[in-house]
Amino acid sequence: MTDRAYALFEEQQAARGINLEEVKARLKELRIETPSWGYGDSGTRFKVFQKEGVPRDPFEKFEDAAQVHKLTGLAPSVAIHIPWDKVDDYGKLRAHAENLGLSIGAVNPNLFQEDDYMLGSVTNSDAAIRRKATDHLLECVDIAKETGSRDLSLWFADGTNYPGQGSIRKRKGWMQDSLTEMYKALTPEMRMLIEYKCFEPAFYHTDLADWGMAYNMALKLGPQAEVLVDTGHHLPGANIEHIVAYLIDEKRLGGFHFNSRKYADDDLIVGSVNPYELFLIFYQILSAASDGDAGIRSCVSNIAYMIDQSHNIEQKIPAMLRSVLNVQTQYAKALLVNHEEVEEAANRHDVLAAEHAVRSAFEFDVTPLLHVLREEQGLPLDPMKAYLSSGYGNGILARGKGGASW
Ligand code: PSV
Ligand code: MN
Ligand code: MN
Repeated sequence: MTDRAYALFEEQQAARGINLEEVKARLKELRIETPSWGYGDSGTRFKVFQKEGVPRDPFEKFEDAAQVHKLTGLAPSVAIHIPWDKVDDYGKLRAHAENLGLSIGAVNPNLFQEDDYMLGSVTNSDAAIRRKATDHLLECVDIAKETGSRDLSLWFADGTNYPGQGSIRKRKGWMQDSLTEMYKALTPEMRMLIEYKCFEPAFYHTDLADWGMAYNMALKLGPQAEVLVDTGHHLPGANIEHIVAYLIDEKRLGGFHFNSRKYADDDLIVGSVNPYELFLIFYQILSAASDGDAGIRSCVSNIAYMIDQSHNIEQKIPAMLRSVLNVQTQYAKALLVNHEEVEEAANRHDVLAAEHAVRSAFEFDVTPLLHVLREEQGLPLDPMKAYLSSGYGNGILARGKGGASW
């Protein structure tokens, strides 16, 4: 069945000018980083639910993450969050990851869970608190040296709830001072990925509220600072694809935190609510991938695709499997866009034909393609089914309840 369905699909795509050997080669290069915190207990601001079988420490988080990679071939690195993943010996954690066929990915400092930071961390009007926050950023650079991580993902909860609560302009300067100090501590290979978020936990103003503020900060810091787009961090109706295309064109798109949102920063499984948006993001990325400008091509090839989700009501490992598989599906569909066809229609000012050329790629069922891809990679055709029948989920129940949580 796989063979027949694939042969038909291949013929259909060849007729549209799409070479599936090239598509498969690109799919084999796709890497999606999963977050350590996505394997631990999490919840809403109303309740953290404790699940049975949740990892009790960072080492067990990597063991669970290894399942996702083993079954999909897609997720060879895991982002860590400090201090959630604080250990005495990062060399030991790194060796553990490597034994599991993984590497430690982005290091995420945490400047939002201490009482000291209630009114701001790097933007606090108290110089001692700013010092403490900056020292934590520097500590994370040191950790990244030990873990061999290239990226430091930076999100600040800093902001105010009321007019007059703080000086927006002074806070902007303090943020820049702190990040400049951090920037100077980077090794030449490292990158600072600056994340923005329109609101929450602050509701009046957020110090880095949108991509423009993050981009401006990156420009002031230097070429090793880039912007991180978390798909859940925009106001309703925002055109994320436009932001993506703009930042690539400025060679400052460093990475993504993928998740789905319906209302705010919902942190739901990526591709579960609006798969077309995810497809259109990849369409923008792929249309820049063969740009004549080597700087743009290099920006595209260095984009870090990371998941940032909290699985509150669903089982953690299957939720992560679903997430990376959803990303792979939309990426596969975006690889079916015939860019020449789109451009030709756009140049003729045929708006409907151009839109059709983009959308029709989304409408294909890529199952036969993904099955053949997995067959070639020696992976299970249906990674979710393989996980559910593997017994791993039952085995970890022995860990009991009350594992790691954020
Ligand atoms: C904040 O909402 C965020 O998206 C940041 O990336 C954090 O580090 C992450 O979620 C985990 O809470
Ligand atoms: Mn995020
Ligand atoms: Mn978020």
